[in-house]
Amino acid sequence: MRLKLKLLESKTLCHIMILALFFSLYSCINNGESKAIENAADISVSKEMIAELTAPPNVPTPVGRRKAKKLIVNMEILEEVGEMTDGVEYVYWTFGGTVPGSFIRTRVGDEVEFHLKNHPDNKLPHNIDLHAVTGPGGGATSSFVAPGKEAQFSFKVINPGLYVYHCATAPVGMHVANGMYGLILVEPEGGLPPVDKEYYVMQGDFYTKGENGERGLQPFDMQKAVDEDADYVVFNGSVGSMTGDNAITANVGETVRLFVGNGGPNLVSSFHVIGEIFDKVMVEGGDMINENVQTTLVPAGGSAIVEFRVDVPGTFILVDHSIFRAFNKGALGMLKVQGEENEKIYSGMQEEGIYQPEGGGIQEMPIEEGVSRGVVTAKTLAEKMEFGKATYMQTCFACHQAEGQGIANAFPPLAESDYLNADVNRSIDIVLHGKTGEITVNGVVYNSVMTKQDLTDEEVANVLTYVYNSWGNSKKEVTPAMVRVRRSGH
Ligand code: HEC
Ligand SMILES: [Cu+2]
Repeated sequence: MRLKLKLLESKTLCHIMILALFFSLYSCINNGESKAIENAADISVSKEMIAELTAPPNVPTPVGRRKAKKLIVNMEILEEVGEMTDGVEYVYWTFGGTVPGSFIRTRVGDEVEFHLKNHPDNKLPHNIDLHAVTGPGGGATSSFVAPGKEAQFSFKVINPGLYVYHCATAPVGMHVANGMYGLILVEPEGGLPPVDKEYYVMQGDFYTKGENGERGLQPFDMQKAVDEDADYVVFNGSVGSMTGDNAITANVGETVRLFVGNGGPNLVSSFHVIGEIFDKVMVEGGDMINENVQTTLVPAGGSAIVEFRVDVPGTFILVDHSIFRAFNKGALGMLKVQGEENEKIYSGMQEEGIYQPEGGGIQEMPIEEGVSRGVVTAKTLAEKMEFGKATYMQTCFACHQAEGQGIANAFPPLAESDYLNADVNRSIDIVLHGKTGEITVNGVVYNSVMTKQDLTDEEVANVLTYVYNSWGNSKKEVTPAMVRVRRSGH
């Protein structure tokens, strides 16, 4: 009995010892993991350095063996007209003047001091949410900046990887849809392994009032964006940004690394290079490496790093393999490789131009006429308020804000506005035709620009009825007939 007990005791002791060993081992591993993050936060920075920023398809110089530094990023937001495709213009909102925005290259341990400037000629406030930031809103809460102003905030880069940044000012979808996104790379200690060529490619989907290819300056279409019905799906901001003379290049035998991002706002990219196999993919821009991949998914608001050695000459086509997007909506780029043929790998007739964008000429089967769309109009005041609020949130909200409070020095308030309440017809005119020049609202002078709003009579009536019946205003009701009179009077 005693002996047995002793045996049991020693067995238990043994178990306890094994368990203890296991736990200490486990906690050792665990400590190691959390230490990596802690260590990154603890890496001290010595010198200061201005970040090199580049426009797509270029990327800044690799970090190599450089030590962690205080990295100053100077980025300016520009709202500017650009070419979507031949004959089609679009007002892009950009980080640094390009879509996608300037590429930022950092290393783990860097302390980034971010200066975000909103050009005085811009019409809207903006901010920035960087997915590489550990902190509220990814920086968005600290970087809200009105036209003509500069916001500054700092963050420590802790996790290596390729991260998306984007504007997060309401209406967020609209800011992203207009091109407000880009990539920030965080290299590990010692840098990524060197390669011969590196490029920056970022997909985005665009929504215009006109159909694909319809000429002229095309405004953003909110409804199509909500419906995820893209007119253009492109790499680097426009159709043809990476084709023909704009193609990226490499020589036979070189290793190419593509930093691939997807700004969305809606669509997920099935990224593929026709005629190549990715030797390596850093899946979703993180640490996991997959090998020998044909097509990699790049989520909206996500990324991937792909690498491949080019072995034979030719033109290799970058596509979103959701293939109508490539051939009919623009998601098509080119990598031109020069050098010696290698018949062991590929031989055969080479011909340029088999893959050509087909454009947006939709081939449609004839359908029977006679089915018309029903337009729902608001009848009661409650309905007008509901429809008007929807228009307000889509159209006016960005400047005049959720409670009609406006933004100091930039956008006048609509809440308890003496200017608004004094004259209904004048308010209708402002919404129909826009407004510039000096005005005084509740004793404060504003001298800014309100753009003409592209709304129907019904929409103008409802949105103004909503404004007049909210936030302590004078409760006037505006009818479509009143709007019609003002529209024809001009
Ligand atoms: C792009 C920003 C912007 C948008 C969008 C916008 N506004 Fe304005 N709004 C302004 C600015 C700026 C002014 C002052 C213009 C000036 O200084 O001459 C203004 C002035 C006004 C005024 C007169 C001043 C006041 O405060 O009473 C009214 C009324 C008004 N806006 C209504 C609207 C309504 C309704 C919408 C949506 C249908 C709208 N605005 C959309 C920027 C905007
Ligand atoms: Cu913005």
